[in-house]
Formats: sequence, structure tokens, C-alpha cells
Amino acid sequence: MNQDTRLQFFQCHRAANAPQSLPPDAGILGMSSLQQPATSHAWPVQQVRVPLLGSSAPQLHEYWFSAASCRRGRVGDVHFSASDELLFGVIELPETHGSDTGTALQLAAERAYRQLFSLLEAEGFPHLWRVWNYVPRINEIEHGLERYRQFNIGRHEAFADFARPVNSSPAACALGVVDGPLSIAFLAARQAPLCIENPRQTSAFSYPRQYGPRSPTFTRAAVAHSGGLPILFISGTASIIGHDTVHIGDVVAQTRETVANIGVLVEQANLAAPGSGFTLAELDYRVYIRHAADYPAVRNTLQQLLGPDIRAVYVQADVCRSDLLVEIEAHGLPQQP
Ligand code: 3EB
Repeated sequence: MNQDTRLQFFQCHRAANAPQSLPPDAGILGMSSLQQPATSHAWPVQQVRVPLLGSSAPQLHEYWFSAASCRRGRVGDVHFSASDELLFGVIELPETHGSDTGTALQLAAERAYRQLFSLLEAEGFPHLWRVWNYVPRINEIEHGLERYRQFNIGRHEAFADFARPVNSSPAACALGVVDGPLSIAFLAARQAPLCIENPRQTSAFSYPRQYGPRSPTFTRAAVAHSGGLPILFISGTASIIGHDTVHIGDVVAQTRETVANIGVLVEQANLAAPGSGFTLAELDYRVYIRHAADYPAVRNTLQQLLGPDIRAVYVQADVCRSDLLVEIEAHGLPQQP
């Protein structure tokens, strides 16, 4: 296998005036820019408008790249970049109008996912590995339905129209931002990932109706292979057992339960992809905290459970159930040279 084409990850805290060592431009699939919007680039950028916690840097940039060079394009509202093996894209859509068939957010979600799936079909990258969804005012109730649930209806509709089976959904996250457009970034490939579910949790695509008229379409984790090496994507994970939120009001207990859920996903991933040897201590984490004041408690709990040297980025964001105080996502790549 050609290790030079494998997916790689690079994180860079933008300090004012600090010299930066960046991955080579040609190999950059895409980037997410946390906190402050980045200037425009040849590659797709997802602006994640969430405050960083515990960092004085104005921005944090996270790059997905490969040593192989990428070709870039725009189709409709999608900006994408592709290597032979992988495609990364970003689509941002405003909520323009509702209709008899749905709210403005529902229809924006449906349009975004339709564009995304059309592009993947046209470019020949049928398999979604990971999707990052940022939904403005995610917990607000509008037209009698929480906005996250409206988003789920539109997303589900597009999955159905493109005959995408929900039980082979991508790893994903869905978080709330204060404002801005609906923003979706995605990583897709020619090869299918292994979908991993959590035996302690009801699969999200089978959530009962009490969580909304249409279920979310994501898998709890996915293991993919790139350049012959395994990659683990852990979806946004929270303090949910079965389908119930547990430890309501207790951010430390929610953090512990979330880590227990991630621990089970790592075990399941190692069973599904024998020899990959993922460990909790070696993942890269992104931690979403609803109330910024909970940051020290969440950080201390994670450091106790995972060690003082874990790689974690902490941000303030709304989580998609109003009783969840924290959500944690992660990925694991083989150690980079
Ligand atoms: C949960 O377990 C928490 O809608 O894409 C986590 C990851 C959550 C992804 C999504 C939602 C999503 O239900 C919320």
C-alpha cells in the first residue's frame, strides 16, 4: 500500500505573528477554522463559529491532508478538494424559505445533503466517512419543533432520496452555533468504512419518536483505511445510555459516562479491525461544552481519566439535546512521523 497517500491531520493554533509550519498546499484536502473565520483559501474551509476555551490563540486551524496532491472544485454550493482516494467538502447554506413541505432549516438541510450526495455520485466517492454538522440555534423551538429535529427531517429525507441505508451512515456530529449559515463538512472516499455501534446505546438511526419525527442518520464510530493504515472516527458522543440522557445536571458525571461510551467504541473498533490497536490515550479529541463555566471541571475529569497529556481542544457550543452539558468527538490516526 502507498503510505504517501494516506490521510493525515495537522493542528495549528494561530498565534499572532508566530511562524507556522503548515502541510504542503497541494496536499491540503481541507480545514476547519475554530473561533474566528479564516481568510479564503484554495481548499475548502469550514468556519466553526465557537469560542475556544483555555486558549488565548485567536484561531485554531485543523487540516486534513495527504501527501498526494489534490484537485479542487466548486459544484453548486459545495467547495471540495479530492485526492485519488479521498474527497473533503464544505457546504454552507442560508435558511432562505420554508414552505408547505417544511421549515426553512429543514429544507436547507435537505438541499445541502442532496448537493453533497449528488457530488459524491458524480465524482465517484460514494462512501461518506465523517460529517461535521453545525446548526445555528440548534435547541430553539420554531414552528413547534426544536431546530435540531427540523434538521433531522431534512437530512433523513435526502438520505432516503439517494437510497442511502441509515444503518451504514457516516460517523458524525451535530452541534449548535449562535448564528451563521447551516454548515456541513464531509470526508468521503472510494472505499467503505466499517460502521461501529455502541452496545450500551440504541443506534441513533433507531431512536424512538420521542426524539423527533425522523431519526438522526449517523453511526457511533467508523473505521476506515487509507494508505493501508486504519483511521478511527468517533462520532459526537454524550452521556446517553440506551436512548436516555443520564446524569442530568451533573457535568462531571456526564463527562465520565461519555468517556465510558468512547471507551466501548474503541474496544468495538479494535474488534472490528483487529490489529489496529486504538487506545483512548492516543486519540485527538474535540470537546464541546454547553456552559463555558464548566470547562475546568470537564478538563480536569478528562485529564484524570485519560492522562494529563491528552490532545484535546475545548470549545463552547450547544449540544443537540438541551439536557446534555457536554459532547466529545475524536479521531485516531497512526502516529505521524
Ligand atoms: C447523540 O448521541 C448525541 O445528529 O449527527 C451525536 C453525534 C449527536 C451526531 C447527529 C448527534 C449527531 O444522539 C447527539
